Amino acid sequence: MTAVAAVDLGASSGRVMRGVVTGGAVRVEEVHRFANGPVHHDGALRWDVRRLHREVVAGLRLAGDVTSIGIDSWAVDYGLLDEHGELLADPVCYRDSRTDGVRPAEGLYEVNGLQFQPFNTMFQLMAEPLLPRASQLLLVPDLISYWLTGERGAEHTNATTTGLVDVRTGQWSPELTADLPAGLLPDLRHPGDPAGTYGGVPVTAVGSHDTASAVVAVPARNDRFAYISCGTWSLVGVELSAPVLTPESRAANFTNEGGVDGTIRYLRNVMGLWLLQECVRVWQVQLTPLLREAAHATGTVFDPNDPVFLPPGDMPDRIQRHCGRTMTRPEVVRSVLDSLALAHRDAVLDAQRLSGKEVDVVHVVGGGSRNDLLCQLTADACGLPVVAGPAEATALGNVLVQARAAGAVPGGLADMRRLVRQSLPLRRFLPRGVEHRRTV
Ligand code: ADP
Ligand code: LRH
Repeated sequence: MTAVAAVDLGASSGRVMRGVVTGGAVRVEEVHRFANGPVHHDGALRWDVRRLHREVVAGLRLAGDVTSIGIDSWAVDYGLLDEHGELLADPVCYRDSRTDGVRPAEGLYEVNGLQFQPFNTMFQLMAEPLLPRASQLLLVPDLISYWLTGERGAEHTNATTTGLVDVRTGQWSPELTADLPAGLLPDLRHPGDPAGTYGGVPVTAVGSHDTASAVVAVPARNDRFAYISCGTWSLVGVELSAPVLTPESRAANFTNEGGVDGTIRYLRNVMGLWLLQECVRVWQVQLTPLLREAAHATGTVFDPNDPVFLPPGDMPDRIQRHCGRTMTRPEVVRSVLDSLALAHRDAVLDAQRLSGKEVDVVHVVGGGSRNDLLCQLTADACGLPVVAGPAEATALGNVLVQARAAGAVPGGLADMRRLVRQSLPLRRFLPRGVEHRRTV
């Protein structure tokens, strides 16, 4: 038996999980969960990353004896350290308005393969007033890892979300980093690499981009699958062995992010359950009863990826204004779910068309896999079976990569996925006939 601790920091909650791998099974047990979300202070929307660090330390205490620790979080955001290794300011959240209006340079996609998102780290750095005082940049999981171990590095899967890695070489791009202070970016490390020790326990680099870890734990039987890592965002795509850098792929805003074991996560960001999280926050209600009512409500389809939905704020109002009608709460929720399901379908179709890879099943993992209505609507829209679960795929992927580095799990991604499939209950949603929906 091998026990490890997985720290998974999501944009809506953080958790520390104890993962146990025995002969033919893997399981995770939540030992600590804490709320997360951006907060306004010092003139920007920021992450209270010192609190997250304290929660991580508290969680690791509860995890008991483990042979390794791995850390993942949401992508793109970073802390800057001064020459003494002190954090200069709380990391600014990718939903802050400082990158409004940025545009990608011509030819960028052919180098970094990344979808254009205004919040990609490279654009945040263009709006970064602290850059002249910074001696090093650490992405959020690397920052937590540094605080635990004293060692610095840049884990590769998350580094690819900065926009500064050359997708063809897998290295920091000399061309794209030319204007940054020398030494700002630490050396790259890869999932499975040692990353220091905390209280005598090894810290192991995992797919520190949460989506990279989630894709490791997609319980697929073969490679003909699409995935939706469904939480604050829906990350919808396929796994490839080489990037797609065509003009059509750029125009469709598909990204080629680095995956575990040298794979490419070819996907599109869909605004995801953020839309519902913000409604629930504004209404101050529980999600479960709302979802029950939404099952019988009529929705209006809108484009969930409109940038108007990116910042926090009065989401129910924005949605109703966007749809051009006043709605009850269940109607708002149904509109969100119908719209996400169709955006999921578009991304699944586009991923196949643009990459040439065909799929016959859609795996939904992450917290959204618990949303039966969304899973069913996604199956209906895609015309494909949806396999839902595990909800904690990110933590499982984190655990499995650590366990493999410790020699407790043999083989590659297919073996890790078999272990997930054998260990956890999954639910299947078959597509129903075409439904009639009102479109804006
Ligand atoms: P992140 O890692 O981005 O913080 P998660 O993967 O934890 O996100 O997913 C959180 C989302 O999952 C919530 O916003 C909620 O919409 C959905 N969710 C979680 N539990 C349930 C549940 N029991 N029923 C329906 N939806 C759920
Ligand atoms: C999901 C995620 C996603 C990124 C976004 C910033 O948590 O890491 O893959 O695009 O956050």
